[in-house]
Amino acid sequence: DFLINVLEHPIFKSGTCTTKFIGDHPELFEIEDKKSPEMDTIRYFGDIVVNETFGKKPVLAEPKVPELPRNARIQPLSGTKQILDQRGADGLVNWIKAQDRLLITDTTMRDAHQSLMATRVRTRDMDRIAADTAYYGRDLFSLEMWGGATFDVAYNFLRESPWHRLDLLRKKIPNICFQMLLRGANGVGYKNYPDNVIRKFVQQSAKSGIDVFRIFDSLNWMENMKVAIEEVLKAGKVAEVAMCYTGDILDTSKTKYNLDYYVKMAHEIEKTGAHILAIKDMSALCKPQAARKLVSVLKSEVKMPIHFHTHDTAGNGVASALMAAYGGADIVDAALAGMSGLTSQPNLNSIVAALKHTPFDTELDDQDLQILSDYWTGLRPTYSKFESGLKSSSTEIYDMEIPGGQYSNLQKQVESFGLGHKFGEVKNMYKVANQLLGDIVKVTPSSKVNGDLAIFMVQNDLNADNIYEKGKDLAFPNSVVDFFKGMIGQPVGGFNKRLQKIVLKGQKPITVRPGSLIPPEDFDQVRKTFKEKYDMDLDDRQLVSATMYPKVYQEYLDFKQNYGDLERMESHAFFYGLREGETTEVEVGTGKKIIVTLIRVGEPDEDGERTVTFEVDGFRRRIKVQDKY
Ligand code: 3PY
Ligand code: ZN
Repeated sequence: DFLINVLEHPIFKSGTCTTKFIGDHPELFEIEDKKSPEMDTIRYFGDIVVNETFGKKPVLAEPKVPELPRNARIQPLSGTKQILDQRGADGLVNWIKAQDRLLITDTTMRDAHQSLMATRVRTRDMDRIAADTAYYGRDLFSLEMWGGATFDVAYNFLRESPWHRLDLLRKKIPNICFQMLLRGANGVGYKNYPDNVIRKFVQQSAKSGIDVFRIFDSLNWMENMKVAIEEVLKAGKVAEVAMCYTGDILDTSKTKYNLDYYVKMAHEIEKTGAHILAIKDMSALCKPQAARKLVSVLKSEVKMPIHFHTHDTAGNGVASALMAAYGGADIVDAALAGMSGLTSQPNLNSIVAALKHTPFDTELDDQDLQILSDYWTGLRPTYSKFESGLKSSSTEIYDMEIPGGQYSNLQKQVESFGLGHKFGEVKNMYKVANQLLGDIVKVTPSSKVNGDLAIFMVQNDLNADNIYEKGKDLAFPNSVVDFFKGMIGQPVGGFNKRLQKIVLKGQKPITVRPGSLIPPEDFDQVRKTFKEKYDMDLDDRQLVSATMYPKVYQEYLDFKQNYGDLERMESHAFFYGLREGETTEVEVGTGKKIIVTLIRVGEPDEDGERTVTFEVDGFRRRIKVQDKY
């Protein structure tokens, strides 16, 4: 390119140039070309600085990766992963039962960032701390690092492959079991999938390194979990089956989700062959004494180890986790200090410290955990734009029963409907909507049904009385219609029949497992479509992604075609681009590194295009970017 610039320059052509010609004409280095990894990268930066950050990038740096002690790599690390691989799932269960100490699952890489920062933590930032996690976290039971919303958010917003994350972390963390959250028949999505998709998903996840599958159903409907459980058992992995906690077992006026209800469900779960029973308190409703009581009663009823999961939304998370331990819980979930609290999990470091010198001592080391936590604390500013702004915990969720992730997102969702000024009303309506739905378990995706109905009611001035009259003339949100059709399953105690009629307007609901009616996915057809459109032979994992998220997966492929693979770009550059004068190193393609500096962003021309000038490996490059504002 440079040579062409020289050869075509009028002075060069006129034959009057001197040896100073190149030095006198810096514009010779300003190269515009069409498609190359370098150009893809600067087009990405151009789009961000012109249309997203408007030159207002905060000052951000990557946190330093802690050094490992010299002896860290001498002995190969050995932990729960080796126990599972050598003794099988039943062997691991026996090992869990033989431990006096409280075992801990670290949720930092999944639920913590899902609940605090809209699931936005990128693979790069996990990969950088992975070797340290393997070493300093070597006494953890498991790392929850996959599933839930991480799957679609990786493709949709981070433009990276969730499978690749799994590969990279597995390589650096060979010793700790990997755990994922699987939404039963909803897989890692928001709707019921055909059985063959769920089976394929489980098979591929197991092959790719997931050891413990926490399986739940958003309505606590056993039927909807059976296919997933069966497939996990077939794969020889750990089937941890969850009961979602709702209501308050301490409040005797609440009779639907009482202790009896959970005991019955635990027995149902045990019958499936589940290895571990999870209490999944997604909305932080399980108060400390309730946790102790529930766990101790369940311990006397079933043989499975018990794994307790809660959030800290109401500020009682550490207390509940500790009380669960005193009630006999074998494992509890917690997040490293820097990523804990509020809508996230209770503080792992606090739990470990609290149990020192007690019979439940976790055998984790405070200082080691501090080293890991400091990394995450240092990373957090990069993701602050995704945080909700909640500053303190709130007991109002005891009344509203809103899951952590939904609680921190609800305000934004309400604002997107132009109802920001009615946020308080929507929150109150969440409770009314729950009663209208029949007092349901609320967690992805049933929590969306509840939230959508609440917003819809505020939008249309509906209340618990007039909805039956006014609702006759209204088209309800799709999620609410699907719920009443039975498309996410059967709720505890059945539907509110009167409202069901009004919402369905003559459509007939189903009463069987949706997966038994949905035709199997035609995988050959999916492969054919992608072959035709992208000339791609999907491997099994890509096939699962393309099947579960056809549109999102295609957008991800289009993005990669447009901008290249940006997975290894530093996160501050990925989210905010560059400031004028700022330089970053970007790895493009396989291992090739380029140095990019943003020189300047020009004023818009008459077509609204701005010229953005970069220096890439010492060469000036300019691109035009449409200013959309
Ligand atoms: C999910 O389904 O992603 C959850 O975290 C539910 O609590
Ligand atoms: Zn959770």
